[in-house]
Amino acid sequence: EAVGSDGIRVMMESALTARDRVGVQDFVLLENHTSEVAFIENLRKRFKENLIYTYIGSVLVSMNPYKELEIYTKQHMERYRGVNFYEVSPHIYAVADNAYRSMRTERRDQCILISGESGAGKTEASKKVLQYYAVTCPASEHVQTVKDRLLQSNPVLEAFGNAKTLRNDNSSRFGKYMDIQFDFKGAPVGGHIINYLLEKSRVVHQSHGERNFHIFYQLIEGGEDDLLRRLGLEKNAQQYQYLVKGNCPKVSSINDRNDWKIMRKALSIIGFTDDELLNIIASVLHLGNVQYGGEDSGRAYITTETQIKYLARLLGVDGTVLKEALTHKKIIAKGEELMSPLNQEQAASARDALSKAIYGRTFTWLVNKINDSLAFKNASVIGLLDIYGFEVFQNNSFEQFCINYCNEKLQQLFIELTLKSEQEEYEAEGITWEPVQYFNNKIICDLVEEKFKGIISILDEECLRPGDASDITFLEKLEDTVGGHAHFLTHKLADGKTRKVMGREEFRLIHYAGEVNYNVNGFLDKNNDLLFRNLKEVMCMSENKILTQCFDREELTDKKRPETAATQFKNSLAKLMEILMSKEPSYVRCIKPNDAKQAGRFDEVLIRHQVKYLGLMENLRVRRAGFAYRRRYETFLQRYKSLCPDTWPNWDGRLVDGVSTLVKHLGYKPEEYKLGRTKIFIRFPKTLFATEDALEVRKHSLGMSYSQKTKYRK
Ligand code: AD9
Ligand code: MG
Repeated sequence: EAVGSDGIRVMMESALTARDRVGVQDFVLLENHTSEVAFIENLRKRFKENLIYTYIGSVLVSMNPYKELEIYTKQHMERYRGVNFYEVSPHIYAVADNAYRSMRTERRDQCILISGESGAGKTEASKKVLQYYAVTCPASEHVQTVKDRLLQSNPVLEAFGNAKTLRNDNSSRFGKYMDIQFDFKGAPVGGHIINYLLEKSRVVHQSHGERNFHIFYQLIEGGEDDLLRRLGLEKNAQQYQYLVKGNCPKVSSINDRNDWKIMRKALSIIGFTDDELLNIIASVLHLGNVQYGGEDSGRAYITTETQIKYLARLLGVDGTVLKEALTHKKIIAKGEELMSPLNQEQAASARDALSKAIYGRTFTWLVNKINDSLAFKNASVIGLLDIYGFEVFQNNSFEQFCINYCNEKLQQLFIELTLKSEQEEYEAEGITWEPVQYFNNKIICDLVEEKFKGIISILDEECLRPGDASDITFLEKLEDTVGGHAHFLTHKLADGKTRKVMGREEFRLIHYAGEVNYNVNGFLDKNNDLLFRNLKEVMCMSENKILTQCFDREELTDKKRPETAATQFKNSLAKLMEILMSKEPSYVRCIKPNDAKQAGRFDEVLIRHQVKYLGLMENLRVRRAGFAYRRRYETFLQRYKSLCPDTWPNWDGRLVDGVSTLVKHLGYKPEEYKLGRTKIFIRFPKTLFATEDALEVRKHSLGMSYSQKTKYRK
């Protein structure tokens, strides 16, 4: 069976050509790892071959294929179960399995952090992970219920929290962190979800070509006739002011009627009846249709009585009180309560504020309700983070500011955890190495969140200041306080001249991922997120059981000002960082190949942009700076010992001696590797390459196939 030297040469060549065609499955193996061109070329090659997954060490880079690939079957899941990272092709299941195995064997909580811009495939990736656990983890009857509920939480949360945007037909408009909890047998027994910053403004307004949250269309398209009659709704989305702003009632990729059925079923599996929930959804639509007329004096009055009638019934409130609250503002002067009339514009914005508050609080209620059904207990945990990626639009506002701040925090965490763990590993293994230089973005996090002089503090201060506070005075205060910061700019130059490229209402942050201009318009209002007191009072009187939980009477007596939106977000992020810090992270970096949501299209400019924003080149540099590859001795031996048939299989010495014998036999030079306490560290990819090639050649010559790889089971 031996193959002559010519045969070996031919086979070496075919192995090389294959790599030429499909690229390398780990960027660490790239010949020229500092070249962005080579990086993109590798992505392109693999994308063309439908190989959407590639590693940077243990980080998974995932390209959205925009088509269904046959790589998520049960057989595929089985292939990744209990198998080492490097023995099978890169896959989200490998990441899922690896986290699961570490949790089981090392008893350490794990988290999988998924990032990438809108439409890059984060939510799909997180669903794949969940499905992997649902299928591969042990089950019992109780566990099956939990698995079902975990899985069914997705359609519910997506109905209420996702919407069609220009970038993604199913865009998550909230951040989500989900803990999946496992018992000592490794079976999923519970879960817990934390939601972040729902984009409430979408309830009342959508940009051209975008829609409101899916649930509204699902209800209208899919709702049974008598249900709609009860809710006072017509089967026509065009009838509702809140659904027509984007001029986009139908989306070809979405079947609202079908999704309605799925959502209803999911709701019932999670275990609640939905009457009161649907009353609320319908109320929001009716609220949107409340119209105002103006008296000569400027006072607003309501012209749409039918809406009020429905609202009173659905919200379980008094119609007259509601009407007054929708047209007046309660002020307390000299200890006396006065109802001050609103003009048309003010009344409309009070109405919209109410809609946003109702929807936003109901969403949080829903998350809590799902959490109750998942009955979280204390055990081992794998966390899944699916949160908005870095955003740069033509016009960036408060939302982008928060989202990008969140990404700065995650980058900070990445730096802390990866560099720290890299260093710790070298130390633990007794390997000397030189630290790598990298940009530490802590300076930007501080600029945003520092007490008293950070941007959020200054914003809050302006929000609290009575009198002439406005978005512009906020900007001026920023200039005064952080104007000299290296990562902050406005149109004003130090010498008093103006920077022409920037608008007068903008400030620019130089983020770790790039520069973003933010328009201050609306910052104060969005941060205040104010709901007039009398509207709150009305809601507190509601007989709808969900709303009574959403609007707590204590809020009315509470003298303290509620936290601003930015501060709430800052605090919830701080908590998130704490949660993540206590876990061992895995990273999934998602890339979207084009803006057209099309399969097979590789838009190089767009992709290069994301490679930059995701910090992938730096990631690779850090990974390569020390030793490109490391493997545990047993793994290394298991994979390559066949290359040294004289010594094996009759070897029973120490692992480290075995590896030492093997690499000498393979001709490794001393500068190419180091032997640590439990692992071999290989400095250059080409060394491992040569070994992999030799293995390939040997397999071919023995007529073996990859399926004969060794597995060790959980
Ligand atoms: V957003 O920030 O929530 O707007 P995501 O979550 O990153 O965004 P999502 O996972 O929703 O994007 O993916 C967008 C669309 O890409 C999906 O609706 C699918 O049509 C498509 N997609 C993403 N990943 C895959 C995949 N692995 N296989 C097939 C995919 N299609
Ligand atoms: Mg998403």
